[in-house]
Amino acid sequence: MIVGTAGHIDHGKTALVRALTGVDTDRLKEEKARGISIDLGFAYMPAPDGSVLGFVDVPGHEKFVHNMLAGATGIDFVLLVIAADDGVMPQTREHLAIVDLLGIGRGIVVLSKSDLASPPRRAEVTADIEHLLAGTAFADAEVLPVSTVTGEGVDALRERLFDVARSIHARSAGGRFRLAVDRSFTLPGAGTVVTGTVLSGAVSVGDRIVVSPSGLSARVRSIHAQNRPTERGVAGERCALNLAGDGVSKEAIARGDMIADPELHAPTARIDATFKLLDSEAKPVGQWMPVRLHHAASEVGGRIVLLGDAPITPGSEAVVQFVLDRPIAAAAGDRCVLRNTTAQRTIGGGKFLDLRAPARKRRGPERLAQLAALALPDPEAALAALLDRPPFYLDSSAFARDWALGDAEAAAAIRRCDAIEVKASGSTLVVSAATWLRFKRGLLATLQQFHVDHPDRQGIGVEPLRLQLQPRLPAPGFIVVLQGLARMAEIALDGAWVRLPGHTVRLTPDEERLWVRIAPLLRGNDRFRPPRVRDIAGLLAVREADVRCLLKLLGRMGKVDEVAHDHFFLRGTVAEMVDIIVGESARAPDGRFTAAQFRDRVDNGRKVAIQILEFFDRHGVTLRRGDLRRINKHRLDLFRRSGGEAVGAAGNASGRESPPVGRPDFKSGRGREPVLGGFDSLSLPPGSRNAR
Ligand SMILES: Nc1nc2c(ncn2[C@@H]2O[C@H](COP(=O)(O)OP(=O)(O)OP(=O)(O)O)[C@@H](O)[C@H]2O)c(=O)[nH]1
Ligand SMILES: [Mg+2]
Repeated sequence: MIVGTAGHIDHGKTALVRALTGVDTDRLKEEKARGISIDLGFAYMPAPDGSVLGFVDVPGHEKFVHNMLAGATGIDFVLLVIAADDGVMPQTREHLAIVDLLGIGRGIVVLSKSDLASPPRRAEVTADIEHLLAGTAFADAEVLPVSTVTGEGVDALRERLFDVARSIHARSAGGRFRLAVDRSFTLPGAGTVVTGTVLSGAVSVGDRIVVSPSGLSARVRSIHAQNRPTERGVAGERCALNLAGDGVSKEAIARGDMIADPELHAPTARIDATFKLLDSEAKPVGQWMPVRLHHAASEVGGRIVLLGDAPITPGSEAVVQFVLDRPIAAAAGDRCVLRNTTAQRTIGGGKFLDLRAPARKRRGPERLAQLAALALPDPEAALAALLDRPPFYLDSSAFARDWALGDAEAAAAIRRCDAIEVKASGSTLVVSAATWLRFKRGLLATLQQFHVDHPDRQGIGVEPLRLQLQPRLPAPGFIVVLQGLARMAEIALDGAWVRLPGHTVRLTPDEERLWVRIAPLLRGNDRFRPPRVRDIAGLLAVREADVRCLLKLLGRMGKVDEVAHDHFFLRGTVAEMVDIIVGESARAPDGRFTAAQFRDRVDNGRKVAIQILEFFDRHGVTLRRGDLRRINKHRLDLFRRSGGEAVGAAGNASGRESPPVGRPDFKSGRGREPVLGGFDSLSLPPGSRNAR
């Protein structure tokens, strides 16, 4: 357990810690000379049960509230020290407001210097204290008279602390490791040592950590927890870590840094949060108000963006966006305290809701609904609520990172929400089981309708389909979903086309007869220079319009491609030409080839060769600069056949077989190939797998 002091200057905080622990935490020369505390002081006290209580003693001077704030995060129990002679003073109020804003709900009021106050005076101050605490988390806190001069109350207080330490549940060591650095120094013989409170998770000797926000990485060489050497430090303990690594020095790490599990390193300068304005404030908070934001042991300048319509009035709470001067290392659910820019007073505080707050559309109804979900008390409730409102999906890896959840916790939260995970490149999409069913039904219905409306088309394109469906999943996740459904034979994926498995495009008997006559003209030695529509009509003595119409239909079916106006090539020939340009490109040292090189390979004359290359340019298969072209490897599979059903007698008309599975034409994949997750990447909760 970590006990922190709080209270006005000179009210006896340091003397109290000394009386309890025997340690004088005022060690700075200036502190001695001035008789006041300036920076944080630390002491430890062994308990009879073998555990160790840690103490953080804070300065009461109004100029050093920022130091008090750096120490207050991570405190489990507060000793609010109020001198019986002086009574309630300004920093009594301010420190109380701060611990209240930080959500530290446990503590005792120590009526210090009790030897200096007569019984009537004690009663008077006690009444003031009750008045002060009303409406705070400490409303029912015990008030204990203590004197470090006479010893009154000291032993009783120590016993109370041992009792509390026994009853307080150790903070869960779940979550990923985070330690808020309050000191960094060099220890002769050991090197760089940092100290601070472990906010979540655990750290072991040998662990790799990252210093956030700087990104410096290091290894934990040794650990002291609650002042004792150990192999492992856990949440709720004060730890000293001896760090090793390139660039690690006491100068490279400072108070305010976070030592964290490398997975958590994602600093942010724009955070949506709840914000409460203290009722002691005279004026409401207006748009873009500058503030000093204190989070864990760090302090940063920033602005408040109001997300509601009206200014925030004293004593009220609202959702806001903090736009910070520089990024900080935080977690959703963390508390913060805000002071005015001249650091004269505390104005309020809040709780972080979303570390990836949007700069635009930050206060629309959908966004505010998301923030309401994020404001729920624990991450699991937030996750369930988020999945139940637009956009109806989220990236679970980012969610787990921003809430500092460990793998097991994140997995358990997803399981308990009955949600479905889809692993795509670089992210994991989660949707609720209900959304998944709605989505799948919508997808199948859309395909069915499409086939009714367009019986002559083999299917609908991946991207147009994605844009029609609700929820509109991000492209990389969408393709993984399609692949999963295709593996379950719920849909069929032919390259860039999606269709129902039973759907086939059929030619009429007349069309089929004509195609049987046309197909041989497109094959053979002349396949790179096939006859045009008019020539075919002449050769077969049929109407030009009929030939054109049939070839256009076959084009939509993926059997032929209209390379130039009225000039159709078999899809297999186009695939063959793709292989040829790949070969030409591979032969050139810089991957660039000329139209002449291509023409020599296909031997079809300059004009046709250029038309073919321009066709490839249009489809992004080749990238042209001047007379030279190079291959765009992401588009190579655009014209490869994926083994669809045979179309009547002419089913094999495309000549040569291409690989059975084509990679989808995936435009929004930001130039990267989507990771083709196995079927396992589409994990469904029990019972929903076959549901439609
Ligand atoms: N009579 C009397 N004096 C006390 C008692 N406790 C502390 N003092 C005196 O009060 C003065 C201030 O005590 P500190 O413990 O330094 O006060 P503090 O709250 O730590 O002050 P800051 O850290 O500067 O905010 C010192 O001169 C102490 O000797 C007490 O119980 N009785
Ligand atoms: Mg002091």
